[in-house]
Amino acid sequence: KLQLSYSDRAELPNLHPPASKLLKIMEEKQSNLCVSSDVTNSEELLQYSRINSNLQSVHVTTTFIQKVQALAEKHDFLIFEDRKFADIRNTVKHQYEGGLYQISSWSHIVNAHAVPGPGVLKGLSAAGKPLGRGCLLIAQMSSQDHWLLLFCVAQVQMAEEHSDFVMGFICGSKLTERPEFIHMTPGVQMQAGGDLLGQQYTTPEEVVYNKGSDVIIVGRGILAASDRAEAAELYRKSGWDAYRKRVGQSS
Ligand code: UP6
Repeated sequence: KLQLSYSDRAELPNLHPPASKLLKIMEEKQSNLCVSSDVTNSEELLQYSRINSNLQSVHVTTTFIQKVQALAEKHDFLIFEDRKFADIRNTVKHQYEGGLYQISSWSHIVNAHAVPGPGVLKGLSAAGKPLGRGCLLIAQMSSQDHWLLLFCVAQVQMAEEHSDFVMGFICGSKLTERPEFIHMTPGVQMQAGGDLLGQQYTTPEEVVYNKGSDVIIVGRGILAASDRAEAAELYRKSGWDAYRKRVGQSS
């Protein structure tokens, strides 16, 4: 069965602003790479943000975010704060829009665990939807022995019931045929395997072509390389080739 392209999906009605923007820039930049900017030094992150990608996943530690926003404008990427919200409705709303980081004011995309039930999405949506933000539900994890597979089906249902704010999933493989949902997969390196702390890695080809996911999230595969730009390009190409093969565009 032939799959819809990213650009076809970008034109679907009622897509969230960040979902359609993401699908468009993926096609424009020929990249389905999300660089996971797991650095603790803000200067390093600003340098790193110049690497070509669609998405930067950041664990924010300081108020340098305005500089990141300026870079996101300049280089046309979206910011994904990998905050993994997991609390009651009232608390996640405060965590998202208030406090020190005011995440909803600068992050296009956030993510949430389904463990607290639909309230977590309702709380986040109250703050994020009026600002045109989107949320990914964490349906599967790349860590060894994670528990989420036990209630994956329920999570897809929860996402579908809140599809006015949930734009997709963090997952290992495609979970629903509904083309408006974007599937994003962490735990990606050129060589399958793992780190010594329970992280498990799969290759871009396996993730995008065999498992049907849309976006590869890569941290140390790029961060630990001696030439990060060169490594990012390798991942971009590998992820993009797998996508072209999946949608039947490869020559
Ligand atoms: N991440 C995972 N697995 C998940 C969800 N999120 O690894 O199931 C995040 C990590 C890290 C990045 O918090 O920021 O994706 C992966 O980094 P790595 O490529 O260096 O392992």
